Amino acid sequence: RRIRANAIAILTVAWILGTFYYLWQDSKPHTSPAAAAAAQTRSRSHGQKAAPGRLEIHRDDRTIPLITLTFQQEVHLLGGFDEKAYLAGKQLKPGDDPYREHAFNLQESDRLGSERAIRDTRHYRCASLNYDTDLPSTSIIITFHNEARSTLLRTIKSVLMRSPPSLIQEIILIDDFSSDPEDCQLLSQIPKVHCLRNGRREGLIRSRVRGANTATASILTFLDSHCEVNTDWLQPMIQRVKEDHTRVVSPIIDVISLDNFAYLAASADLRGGFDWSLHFKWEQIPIEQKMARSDPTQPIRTPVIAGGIFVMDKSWFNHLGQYDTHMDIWGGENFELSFRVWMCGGSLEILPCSRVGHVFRKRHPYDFPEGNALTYIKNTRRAAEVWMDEYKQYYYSARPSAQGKAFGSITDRLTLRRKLNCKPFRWYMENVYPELRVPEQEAVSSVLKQGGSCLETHTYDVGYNICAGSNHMNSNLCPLCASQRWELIEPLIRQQDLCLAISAFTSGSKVKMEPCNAKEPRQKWKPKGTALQHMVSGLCLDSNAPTGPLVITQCRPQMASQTWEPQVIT
Ligand code: LR7
Ligand code: MN
Repeated sequence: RRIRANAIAILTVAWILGTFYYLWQDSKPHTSPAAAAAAQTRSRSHGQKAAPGRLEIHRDDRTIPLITLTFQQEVHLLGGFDEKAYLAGKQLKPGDDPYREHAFNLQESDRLGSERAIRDTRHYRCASLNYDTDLPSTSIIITFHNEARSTLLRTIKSVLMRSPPSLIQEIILIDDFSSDPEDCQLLSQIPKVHCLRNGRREGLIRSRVRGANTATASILTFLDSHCEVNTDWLQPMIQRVKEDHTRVVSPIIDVISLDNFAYLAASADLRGGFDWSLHFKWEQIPIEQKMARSDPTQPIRTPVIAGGIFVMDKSWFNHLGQYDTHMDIWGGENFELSFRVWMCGGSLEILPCSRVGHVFRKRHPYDFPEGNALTYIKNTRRAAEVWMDEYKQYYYSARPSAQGKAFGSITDRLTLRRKLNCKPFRWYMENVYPELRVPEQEAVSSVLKQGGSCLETHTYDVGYNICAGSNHMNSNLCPLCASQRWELIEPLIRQQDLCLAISAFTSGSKVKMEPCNAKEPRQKWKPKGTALQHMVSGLCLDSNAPTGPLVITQCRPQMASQTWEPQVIT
């Protein structure tokens, strides 16, 4: 009995110690979620993308068993490639700032080695999902400019170790004119790895197109050059694309700490969004969608993708016009691709059962030959001009410095849009991203002048009258002023809650006031020279001078009775 009691006591102590050790291990490498969230909210106008916030620290440990490849396995995986020599070929010199060259802690990355166990960050239900046994293979495309050898090699090795070999047709590296050509060349000794080197700096967009053009598999998989793919990352994405080739899919992008290289789980409730300055951000899934999600393994529809890590059918990529190759270096291509995919008949989704880690940085470690800001403006202007229709005005208000900046010719992309018969941006706003609010236009009061007369209301009737004088708009002094005061908020011509509307769509129809409704076709107007044109009928507001009631008639430019010049009231 005593022996049994001792055994139980020993077991209990061991269990307690084990639990403490586990908790200590678990919390050791993590930076605080608050710090990550703070990093996300830090403003970046055209800087690096922020890491997704709200990190979940998983306590249910399902760490991948430590990888200890046997010598044979190592040879099988890497062929004649001499990993040690490759990494030793470039090392941080003692005393050097480990962040200087790559904007992450190179010393930590080098110390980690080329392979390590990382936590399986998926929802536990993902592990029991099944995928087709005959999934098509994919070409992995990785473009890089002066990537650190240790991060680049870890990206490649994680792909080779954590993907079913039959799914990896090849890994295509595009060396975007890095200083040392050997960074890439030496890696092509690894089986399946090919290296293409640009003869000059092209930027990630043209580099990816070059990679895609040499790919031999029917499915393309793009990765950044500082990733680590997680357990079964590839099957869910290839499965979704195999089922419907118009889907473009991304994993949840986990965070690899730029300081200590800890692998941190990102929240599974985020999708890609943006503001009107075309600044990418992670945002919560809308609450109704979140409530409707009974199955955490289901795909998440996303208005835009982060851009670097996604899987796409190769024919679909080509059919949709690949990328806009007049975009330079970095930035904006993810919006262009996302708008194009949605508006031209495809869809974008994030697959929670696929996880890929990425080193998020706070600055670009490389130079932009034309400057960071100008490049971002050029690329996003191209996206806005080609895809955003009348909504591009909000882009320009949010980014006034973009006005007048060069962005090259977009004729080819406009032709592509017409050829593909893509839907208008309004459709995208209404169906894909209704949560993106159109900015409230500043209400500016104006009078609408015709010679010495002004457009005026008498409750629900509209006429015109001697202008009451625009300088003293105090209703006591000037009872008529309020009735001559208009707010022009396209497409509405508004006075408090009432809006100018036509009574019928035919020439000669009277104009009246009615409760505002921006969706009501009878209330939609737009300026046409000095005239005000009703958008649907195409007829113009006419005073019918000198006596008649206000009507709409055939637009005749310069006609005095159709001239309504807005004059802002201060
Ligand atoms: O001139 C260049 N040539 C290149 O080949 C500049 C960069 N690159 C390479 C670079 O080495 C890296 O592999 O392009 C890749 C992306 O550049 P990063 O890692 O410096 O930028 P990033 O991680 O902030 O990039 C995100 O936004 C970009 C916008 O153009 C691209 O879409 C990146 O692919 C994208 N990365 C991701 O989506 C990973 C998740 C980050 C987020 C959010
Ligand atoms: Mn990156």
